[in-house]
Amino acid sequence: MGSMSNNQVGAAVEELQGRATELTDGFHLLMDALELNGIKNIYGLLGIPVTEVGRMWQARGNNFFSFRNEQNAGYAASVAGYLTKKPGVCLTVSAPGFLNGLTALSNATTNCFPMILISGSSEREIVDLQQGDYEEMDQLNIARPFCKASFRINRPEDIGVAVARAVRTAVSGRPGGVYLDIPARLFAQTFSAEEGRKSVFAPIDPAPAQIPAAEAVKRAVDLIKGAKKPLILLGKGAAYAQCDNDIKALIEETGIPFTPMSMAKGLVSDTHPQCGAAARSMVLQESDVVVLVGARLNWLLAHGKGKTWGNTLKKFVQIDIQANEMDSNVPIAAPLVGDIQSCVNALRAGLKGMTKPVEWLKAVSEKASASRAKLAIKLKTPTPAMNYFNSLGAIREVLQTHPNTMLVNEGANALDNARMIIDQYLPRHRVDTGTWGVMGVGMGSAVAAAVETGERVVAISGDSAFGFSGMEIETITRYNLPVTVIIMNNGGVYRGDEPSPKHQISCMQFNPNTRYDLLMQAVGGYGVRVTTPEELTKALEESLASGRPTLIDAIIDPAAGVESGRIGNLNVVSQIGKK
Ligand code: OXK
Ligand code: ADP
Ligand code: TPW
Ligand code: MG
Repeated sequence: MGSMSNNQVGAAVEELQGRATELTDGFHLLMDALELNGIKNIYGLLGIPVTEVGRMWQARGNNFFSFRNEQNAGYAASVAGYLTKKPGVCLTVSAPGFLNGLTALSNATTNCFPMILISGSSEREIVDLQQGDYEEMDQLNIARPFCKASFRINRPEDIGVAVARAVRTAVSGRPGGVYLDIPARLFAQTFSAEEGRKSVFAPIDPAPAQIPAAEAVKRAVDLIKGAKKPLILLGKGAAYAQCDNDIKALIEETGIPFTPMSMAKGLVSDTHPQCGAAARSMVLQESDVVVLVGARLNWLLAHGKGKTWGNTLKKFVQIDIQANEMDSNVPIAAPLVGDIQSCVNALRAGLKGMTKPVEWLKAVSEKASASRAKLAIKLKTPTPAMNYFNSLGAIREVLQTHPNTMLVNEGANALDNARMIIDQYLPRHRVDTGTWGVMGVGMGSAVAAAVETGERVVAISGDSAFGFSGMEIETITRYNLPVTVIIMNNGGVYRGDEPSPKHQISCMQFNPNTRYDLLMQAVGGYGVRVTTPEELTKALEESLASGRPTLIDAIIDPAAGVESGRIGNLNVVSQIGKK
């Protein structure tokens, strides 16, 4: 330093001090890390200690979608994860906010959707001694059994690695939910900005391809080649995998009929000549070899056995990334563990030039065409009060001319009939109640579907289902999202005509005079009540043309529904007093 003048020394010292005082804090590091990982949208509900995150996130030019209940924000985040293959992020306050969000995190994990729930938490010293802190709760441990991993960040320098680890955990292998616990004091804790910059990163290849073993591929290929009546069964894992063209190619190259699980509808169009959706019972019962692509043999598939499967044990080829999904219910003849894209392409290579099951496909397609023709008549049959067939028939026709529309669907009869009646033409354009059959996913899913895809959204909800998340119509109108909510209003759960016991209202009924259309008007949207298929057609066409937030209250015959829709067989009923 001998050759420096006093002035130069002063400037150098000042610069060093300046660098030393350039600070960042927990708030900024968290946002830096999320942005670096490609997160643009946060769904949440603010308050102590996370309020400032929302404000600062918006100030940085990102989107914060404020909900009226964390559960709905969480459902939105999980659907964002499903649609984009990146974790959807939900932000909540401590204890009660966290718990509201946890339902959605658990649902995301159950459905294999990647999601990160970030909640602020109270002071650990106080929480751990149960001294009654503000919104005290041991969130880290409570979350653990409901998700893939539960992490807490204790130091600002760990924020980068924690977010990277949360992202990788959510999207790798079988996707699912991750909980990230951030103690209040961490947000304001300062840290060297330079060190901070070095500490945040995005993981390289967070969801690596997992190549199936050659002998596993050969086993599957041999089985499929030897089949007389093969079937490809597509699940929402296949839709999630975003290798739509490879899956379509597998189907077309082999000539094997396919049938989709509900959220896989449209992965290959419902109107594709090989689609056996309208011959579902037949294909499940009569097929001999079934190729499961991203679908679990859980309750939705009758656990792979029994009447649904023609009382015979099928030879299953199962493609799944989760090794211990194999044999979960019945023995799997040809397990194919790996990512769907790699497995499907390995099968394609092995099956090249295989003899197509022409006769079998013909039988399936004849059955499907006959079912579709039979249903078409019901969809056009007028009734004094609208039923599920003619109302959904009207919706179906309108959506035929708007194939890009995202469909959200919940309810019992409103769910099952819409799934059956409304064709899907494009991958990942249907979001519903999923693996749990959970009511209340509707409005959160609708928000995420609109935000993440930029497409028009139609949400068809039973009147009960709608009630679980109905207040979010304010969220929909606030952000001016192109969402049309159609309430299939039969005045109750399953039906609206259940007799009431003396001096009571039936436990299955709602107030039949409820004006859902006026609720929508009250929050600034367009609301209309319809009682005929013609009125429904007109209202839906207008709403799709305008793109404005709309609620159509469709009055359905209270006697039209059946208990639990198509899963009435799962109802437990008392044996006492019955013959
Ligand atoms: C399908 N079908 C058609 C068509 N599509 N016919 C004509 N045209 C078209 N386009 C036929 C199909 O072949 C079946 O008839 C029937 O319609 C029903 O089809 P689908 O696909 O809906 O099949 P099914 O048997 O109902 O499927 C089983 C299921 C599904 C369990 C996978 O029901 C499902 O995803 N359910 C979710 C239910 C749920 O979560 N509910 C939550 C609320 S209730 P056949 O003659 O071939 O059989 C609840 O929680 O409590 O009450 C509660
Ligand atoms: P559905 O309800 O439509 O039958 P499930 O949710 O039961 O579908 O099954 C989805 C399956 O897909 C899960 O077992 C999950 O592990 C699997 N999965 C998800 N993504 C991938 C992927 N990229 N590669 C392989 N399997 C996947
Ligand atoms: C979180 C149980 C299944 S379906 C349903 C309930 C309450 C409502 C059916 O009535 P809706 O549809 O929506 O009016 P419709 O057309 O048949 O009349 N709580 C949760 N999830 C579930 N599945 C339930 C309760 C249920
Ligand atoms: Mg109802």
